[in-house]
Amino acid sequence: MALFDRLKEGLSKSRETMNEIFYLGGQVDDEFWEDLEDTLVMGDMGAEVAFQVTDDLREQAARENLTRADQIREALATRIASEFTPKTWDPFVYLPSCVLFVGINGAGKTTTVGKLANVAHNQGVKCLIGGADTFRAAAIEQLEVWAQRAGIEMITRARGADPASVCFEVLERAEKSGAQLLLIDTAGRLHTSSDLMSELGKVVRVTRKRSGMPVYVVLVVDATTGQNGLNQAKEFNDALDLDGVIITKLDGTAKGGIAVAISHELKLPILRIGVGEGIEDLQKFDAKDFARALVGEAEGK
Ligand SMILES: Nc1nc2c(ncn2[C@@H]2O[C@H](COP(=O)(O)OP(=O)(O)OP(=O)(O)O)[C@@H](O)[C@H]2O)c(=O)[nH]1
Ligand SMILES: [Mg+2]
Repeated sequence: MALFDRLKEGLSKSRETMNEIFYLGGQVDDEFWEDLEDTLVMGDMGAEVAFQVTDDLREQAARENLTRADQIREALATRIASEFTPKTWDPFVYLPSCVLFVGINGAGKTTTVGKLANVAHNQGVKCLIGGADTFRAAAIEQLEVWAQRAGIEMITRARGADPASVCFEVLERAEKSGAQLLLIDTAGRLHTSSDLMSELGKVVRVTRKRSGMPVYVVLVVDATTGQNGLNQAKEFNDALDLDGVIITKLDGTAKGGIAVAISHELKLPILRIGVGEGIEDLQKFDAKDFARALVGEAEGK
């Protein structure tokens, strides 16, 4: 299963400490449960979820007489998977759809737009990219590179232009060209900056008003920011009433558990995950696969 292997490779750092508990002692004793709880907390799943998961598993182990650590592994994956808010729809599949990508600076918004545009294009979906990050000139150029790579039309305005005007033009162009999937990149901003957050709120509102197709707001979160990612998600959700989340940079971080914390606490689905910088490194999210990649598999060990 190539896709799962890539995910596993991406999450290998998150799994390292998990492997230690499961491989070393082998016995399920008090120390094992303490280590497990600590590991879950340190993996940024959030203390509340970590305690609950550990308690539930401990009960299950007693009930089912599970005495070896490797027997716990699959149960742990199932339990973690159940913490995710399920995805009942997909804005990149159910079309037409206009998606605004928001998040703090460097989270991976532009890269994610490029990757998604490439996937849509390869599937024959008529797609349009909007460069509403008019804050930095380099941002427009960066997005242009992705648009060209994916072979997709891009709409933007000069640096300093009103981002809402870019959104309007994207909608107008889509009405003429029949584009079904509109991916709009916005400027990164700190969740703590109330001016920039309310500016974004305005962009979303006027875009919704103008649009004939549903408009969704998707937060892009860099997994390496750990617990701060949860704060970002809370603030962005309060300001913009998010529809879903994409977690990037899950490769090379031990903080993969943050995906669980965000989805669980904010009741938001994880729509995609980024596991590398390349155009192919964006995956659909499957809670069970993700949880198994996070805790590792028991077989053959
Ligand atoms: N390893 C890894 N790097 C990623 C991933 N997604 C994005 N990046 C890298 O993260 C850096 C920032 O990505 P951008 O897409 O420019 O982030 P942004 O949110 O658009 O940033 P601003 O426009 O400055 O707010 C780039 O170097 C990307 O290559 C990922 O899933 N894994
Ligand atoms: Mg950007």
